[in-house]
Amino acid sequence: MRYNMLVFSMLFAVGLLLANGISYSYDRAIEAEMADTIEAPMVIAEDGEASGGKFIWMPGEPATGGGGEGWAEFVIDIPAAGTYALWGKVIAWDGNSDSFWVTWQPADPDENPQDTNNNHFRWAVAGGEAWHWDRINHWLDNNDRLDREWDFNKAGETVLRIGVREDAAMLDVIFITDNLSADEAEVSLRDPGPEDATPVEPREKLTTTWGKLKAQR
Ligand SMILES: [Ca+2]
Ligand SMILES: [Ca+2]
Ligand SMILES: [Ca+2]
Repeated sequence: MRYNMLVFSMLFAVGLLLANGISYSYDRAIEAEMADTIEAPMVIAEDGEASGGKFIWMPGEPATGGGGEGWAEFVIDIPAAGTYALWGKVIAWDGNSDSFWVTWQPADPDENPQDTNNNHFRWAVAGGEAWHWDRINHWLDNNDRLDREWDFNKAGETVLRIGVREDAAMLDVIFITDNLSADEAEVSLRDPGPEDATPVEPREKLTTTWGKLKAQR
């Protein structure tokens, strides 16, 4: 009997460790239309199929050129130093409407690729006329499309800017994760839900509890 209890306790402890290990990760989904700043001609538009019923784009007709102006900026608090990846839920209906510019400061410099045309910040969006996920890449001169990663050396405020490169490219949701897998099935991509609401600061909660405990002594 005692032996069973011991085995049970050990299994329980191992289970807890595993659960904590697996849950040690960060991700967050943000509606594109919830950007902190949206600069025209990037605008919010409505679509019943989009998450939240809305998306952002620079309006344009199919198979026509144009773009290079307007952007959306997101102020994002990251919880810890580390390496992060971004995914976008997008529609790109033709080769003239399938790219954005992406900078994420302070990992990226304060540079406006709409002025500099720096391909390091050019995101070649995977084509498709229905909403689909695409890992944010950079599309380099030799036509390589390499998945991007951003290193932040401390927690805190970051600024993500999605700039128009080609008009009519559409963005519905941004997904931030420290899971660097390129395999869509291994990343828990999702539309924004309750878990993505502005998080309560757990450290503050702990401090309060600890303070109360000390006061009760
Ligand atoms: Ca293109
Ligand atoms: Ca276009
Ligand atoms: Ca949306």
